[in-house]
Amino acid sequence: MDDRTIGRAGFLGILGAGALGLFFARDVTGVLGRVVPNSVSSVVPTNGSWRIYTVASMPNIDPAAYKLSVDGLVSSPKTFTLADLKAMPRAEQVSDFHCVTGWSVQNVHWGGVRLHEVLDRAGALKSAKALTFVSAEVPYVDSLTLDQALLPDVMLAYDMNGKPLSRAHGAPVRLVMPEMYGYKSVKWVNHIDVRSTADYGYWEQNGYDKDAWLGRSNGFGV
Ligand SMILES: Nc1nc2c(c(=O)[nH]1)N[C@H]1C(S)=C(S)[C@@H](COP(=O)(O)O)O[C@H]1N2
Ligand SMILES: [Mo]
Repeated sequence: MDDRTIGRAGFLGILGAGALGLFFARDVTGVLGRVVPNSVSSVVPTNGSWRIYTVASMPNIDPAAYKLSVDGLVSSPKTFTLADLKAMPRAEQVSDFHCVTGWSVQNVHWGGVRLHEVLDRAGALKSAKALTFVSAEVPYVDSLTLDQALLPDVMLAYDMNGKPLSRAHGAPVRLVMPEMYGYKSVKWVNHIDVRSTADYGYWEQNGYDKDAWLGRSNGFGV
C-alpha cells in the first residue's frame, strides 16, 4: 500500500469519483492524486524507468510555433498556441504511468490543462461524445469518450516532473490518461477532433486490447 497516497485523503477531502469508482484528492499544495492506489501499482514492486516509443519518427516541434487545433462537433473551432494553453488554469497531479507491455513509472508529476478548458472555449455540441487525439507523429492517433476525457486526472500535459515536457516524451504537449494503458497517452498532440464516437486508435488497430482500462488487459490484472 502507498501510505503517502492514502494520507492525501485527509487533507482536503475526496473529489468526485464519478460512475467509475475512482477517487481523487488534493494534497496540501493542491496537487491531485488518486486516493486509493490502483490494483496495478500495488503489484508492481519497483519504480521502473520510461521507454520512449514512436511509431514513425520523433517530431521536433518548435514550442513557439506549436498549435493545437480543436474542431469537429464544436460551435467555434479554435486553435491554441502553447502560450494560450499556459494562460488557462493550470492543473497538477501525481499519477502512475503503465505501459501494457509491462513497465510502469510511479509518481510522475504532471502540469498542464484539463480537457474542459479547451472544450469550453471551442463549445462542444450536444452530439459530441468522444475526442480523437491526433499526434504530429503521423499516423499515431487515439480516442477517449468525453466522460473518460473529463475524469479528474486526465490532462494535456506540458510539464513533467517540474520541467517542460521533453521532446522524447511528446513536447510540447501530450495527453495523460493514467487510468488507462500508456498507448492512450498520445504524445505530440496537435489536433483534437470532437466526434460522436470514439474510434480505435493506432495500437488498437494493430492488436492492442480495445479495452485500455488498467488491469483489464494483459499485464498486471488482479
Ligand atoms: N505519438 C505517439 N504517442 C505515443 C506512442 C507513440 O509511439 N507515438 N506510444 C504510446 C505508448 S504505447 C506508451 S506506453 C507511451 C510511452 O510514453 P513515453 O514514450 O513518454 O515513455 O506513449 C504513448 N503515446
Ligand atoms: Mo505502451
